[in-house]
Amino acid sequence: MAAREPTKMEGKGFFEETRERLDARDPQTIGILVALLVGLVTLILVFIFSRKRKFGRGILICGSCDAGKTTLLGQLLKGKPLETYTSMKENSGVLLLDGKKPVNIVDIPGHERIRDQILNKYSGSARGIIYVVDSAAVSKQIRNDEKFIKVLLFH
Ligand SMILES: Nc1nc2c(ncn2[C@@H]2O[C@H](COP(=O)(O)OP(=O)(O)OP(=O)(O)O)[C@@H](O)[C@H]2O)c(=O)[nH]1
Ligand SMILES: [Mg+2]
Repeated sequence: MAAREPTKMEGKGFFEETRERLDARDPQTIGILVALLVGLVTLILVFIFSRKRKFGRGILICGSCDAGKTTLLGQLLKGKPLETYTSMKENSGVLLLDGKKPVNIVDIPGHERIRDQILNKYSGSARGIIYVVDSAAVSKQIRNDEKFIKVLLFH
């Protein structure tokens, strides 16, 4: 039996063959490549939009000095307000919730000089923020609250 004549494209590498088909403007090859490209772009977009930001399990208690943050933390963790002093470092504890995963609750000191660095330490693991305002000192603290809330929003 006579050996079959190799076709023009046989014996060439895949990429070389594809390039030659593209040079020859083969509609089938162009169609397959466009479909592959569309599929790839769709996969990338689905990956980007479905990627959820991973939140930690931290709740940060923030607010100005003497707003009542440590008092609130004591109330949440121990069920009673604790005797407090101006916090110079964070206080934290694990809050157990019915039927939910426990959350790590952190009281960030209100002192302007230390709060930002402590905030940096915990912001990455934060799921939510409780901002405490002392209703008896709103007018006194309003500027500080405004500044701190801006820091939190743009953090
Ligand atoms: N009566 C009353 N006193 C409160 C309340 N919350 C806080 N205090 C008092 O206010 C003072 C300051 O409270 P803290 O909880 O220490 O304030 P903080 O926000 O932790 O302040 P820093 O640690 O300085 O940022 C304490 O003497 C508390 O007993 C409240 O709801 N009612
Ligand atoms: Mg405190």
